[in-house]
Amino acid sequence: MAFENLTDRLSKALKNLTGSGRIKEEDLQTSLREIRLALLEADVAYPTVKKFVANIREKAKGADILEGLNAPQQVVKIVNDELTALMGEEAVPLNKSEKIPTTIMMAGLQGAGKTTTVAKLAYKLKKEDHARPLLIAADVYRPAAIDQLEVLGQDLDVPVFSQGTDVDPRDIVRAGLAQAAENKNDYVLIDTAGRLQIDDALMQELKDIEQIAHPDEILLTVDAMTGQNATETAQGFADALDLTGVVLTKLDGDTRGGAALSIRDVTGKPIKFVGQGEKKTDLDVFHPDRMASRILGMGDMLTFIEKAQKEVDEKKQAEQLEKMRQNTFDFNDFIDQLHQVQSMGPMEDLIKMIPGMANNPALKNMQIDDKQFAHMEAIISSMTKEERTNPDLINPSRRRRLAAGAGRPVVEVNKMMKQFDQMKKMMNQATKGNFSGMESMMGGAGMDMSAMMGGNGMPNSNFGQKVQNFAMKQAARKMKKLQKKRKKK
Ligand SMILES: Nc1nc2c(ncn2[C@@H]2O[C@H](COP(=O)(O)OP(=O)(O)OP(=O)(O)O)[C@@H](O)[C@H]2O)c(=O)[nH]1
Ligand SMILES: [Mg+2]
Repeated sequence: MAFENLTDRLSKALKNLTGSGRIKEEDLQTSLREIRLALLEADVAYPTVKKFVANIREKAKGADILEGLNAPQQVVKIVNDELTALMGEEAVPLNKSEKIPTTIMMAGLQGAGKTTTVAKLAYKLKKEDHARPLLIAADVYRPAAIDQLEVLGQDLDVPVFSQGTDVDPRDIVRAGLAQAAENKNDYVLIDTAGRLQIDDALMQELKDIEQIAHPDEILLTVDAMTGQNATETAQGFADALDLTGVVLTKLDGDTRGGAALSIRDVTGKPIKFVGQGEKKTDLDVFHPDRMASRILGMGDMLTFIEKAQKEVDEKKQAEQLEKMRQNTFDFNDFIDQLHQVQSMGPMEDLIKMIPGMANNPALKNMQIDDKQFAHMEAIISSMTKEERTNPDLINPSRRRRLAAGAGRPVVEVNKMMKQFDQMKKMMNQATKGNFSGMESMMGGAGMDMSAMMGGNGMPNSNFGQKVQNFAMKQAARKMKKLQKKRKKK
């Protein structure tokens, strides 16, 4: 079974970690050493291993242990995230040309699975896109190669262009493309020759075919079972050709995992598909996250971790709501709130609830001006404990003291006090169900959010305010609906 040993070793390495508090330094060291050995034994490229382990060390050290997760679970999550990142985060689809045909060229060592993958791809394109592909047989060095492709084409009912073994592959590609243009094929898949070793003549031939065909996609086919060699040869192909992606074949076999883990890192090219068998249906889109949890072999634990995190989030929200309800909003909460707005945590979540907003690029630019934030924090840290919990105490003379303490003008203290009052009022109204007040406050002169926003990269600072107003209004409406529903029950 693929990855068996690696999965085994990784889970053993993670079992070193015990306890419920922070991760112990010496335990972490032991685990990291085990992880490092496990990866090297699985033939993951050395530089990749080094980087990977360093990343985990960094993240595990910096991680605050999430409530509801123990230290080992936390590290499992970190390892899982890093594995996913290593393999590319997200699935990358095939390139598609704006005008037909989309040309796909294969490259790779002998026996890597090029010809088989051409057939699998043609099948996939035909089935999913109702495509009309043409396959070009440009491997003239192995007589059986052309037959192999022709048999596969017949089985799929897909035409194969071939000119025997006496014609130069470059000419075959030219003629094949002309035929595709004539027949208006929407895809052209070029099968090329493989070699046991990378040699200059073969590379030159591939480079020439690249020049002739201008492929939209050059897929390097890599046999997942070849381990350490796979990354070396991949590097060779990547240097010669403008690769656009990788197909990792024979993942159904007894692969140790090395190529799956290092190929993206070494070539910088995404793994687009994985071959998991010899049949035409055995080609799958590559999903880094799914592959990571398959390699880690801890699907159940990962599900548990996700659930625990969600519960922690919900618990925090409930606590905040309770505070609002009890009307004990003070300067400690205010600074908490500022921190949250600054990190765009809950506020971002609010905005994301609005259809169409989740991926709005403007969200990325919404940040509070760090300087203003620091000033507010300075003023609040000049307050006594009593003043923080009982802001009514803060009279004009105390305000002057706070201003002096923070080294800010008194008007700024006054402004902050006003903002605090407004936020408190808003919280109260929200808990009493008076959302119209909240809406108009957000829409009106009320909270001076845009002043707190920096201008970084934003079209104009009003835009931030508009987005936020919209978000708050939508959130208010949602809460109102929820309350109505609850009353009915
Ligand atoms: N188990 C398994 N076998 C595969 C897979 N992909 C290809 N093969 C097998 O690997 C062998 C070589 O595949 P080909 O497609 O002929 O490889 P190639 O890269 O075209 O080889 P050359 O043309 O000689 O360079 C064949 O027996 C295929 O059936 C896969 O994903 N899983
Ligand atoms: Mg072949």
